[in-house]
Amino acid sequence: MSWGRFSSAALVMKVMSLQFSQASAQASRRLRCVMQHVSSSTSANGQSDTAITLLQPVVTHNPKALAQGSPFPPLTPGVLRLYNMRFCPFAQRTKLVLEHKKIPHETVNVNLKYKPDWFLKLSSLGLVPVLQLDDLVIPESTATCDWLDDTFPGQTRLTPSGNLRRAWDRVLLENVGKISDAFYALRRKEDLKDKILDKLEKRLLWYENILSDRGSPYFGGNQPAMIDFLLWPHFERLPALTVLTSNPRITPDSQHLPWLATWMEAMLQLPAVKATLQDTNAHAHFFASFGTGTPNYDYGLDE
Ligand SMILES: N[C@@H](CCC(=O)N[C@@H](CS)C(=O)NCC(=O)O)C(=O)O
Repeated sequence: MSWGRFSSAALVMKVMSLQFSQASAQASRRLRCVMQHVSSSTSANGQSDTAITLLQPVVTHNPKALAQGSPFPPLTPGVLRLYNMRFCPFAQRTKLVLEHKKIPHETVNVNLKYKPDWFLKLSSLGLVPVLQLDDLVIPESTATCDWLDDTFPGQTRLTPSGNLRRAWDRVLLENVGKISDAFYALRRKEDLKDKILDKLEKRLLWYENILSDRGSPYFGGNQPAMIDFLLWPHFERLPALTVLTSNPRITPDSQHLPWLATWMEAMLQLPAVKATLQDTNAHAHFFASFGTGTPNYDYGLDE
């Protein structure tokens, strides 16, 4: 199956970057290997485009988190792999884009407390998410999401074309970390609970006002866009924070934060969100286990 197109300029960049490592025979073997997955197609208007061909995964990996000492799950050439942690909001962003764009991929879950050596070699940052396709490796949630959108544009680009909208989406993205900061701050500074929750409420109101100014069901407009998928994982966890803090004002509802409440309802209907969702109970359990220093990465999986 052929996924999207990338421009000839992008192809040249890709080939150039590969050529840097062509010094050795091993590197040129690798180049041939990647080129096998770059094929040509002709679009309906007669222009020739080039597309990456991704193969459908044939192996379903055990969903349990692989820890230090686990053997490296062999790669299949042409199959895109996501290194993931089931409760990581950043990896969920990448998974959301993969699911929304129906990009074939396989998932390998990693134990982030006891990381396998092969994961540390692959990911110099030691963080998930990481995408791997043959010898291409891309870390960082926003970088992986951008790469997926650029490389596999499919029917719809998720990244807005307007400069101003892109700039403001960046503002929304840069500030969402403050929402999840509250989760960790509450764990460390129980005595400051009221202050932390107050700050969180103000931050949520800020998102509410921006969504209401935009006047659309999604931050991206009438359809979900990249910004919706980048923000969503942080909002999905709010009901769990409500459970953990017994503070109902954190979860948007129609009385307060009605725009956010409607957005969250709409997001919950999206197949990509359904495919990546962990329920409130699971999030609350994971947070509690994280707080004790023994994160239960496999919570909810069969024994
Ligand atoms: N800036 C990174 C953050 C990713 C991140 O913090 N991932 C966490 C899991 S949610 C992780 O891998 N932690 C492992 C560690 O800190 O050693 C991104 O956006 O991808």
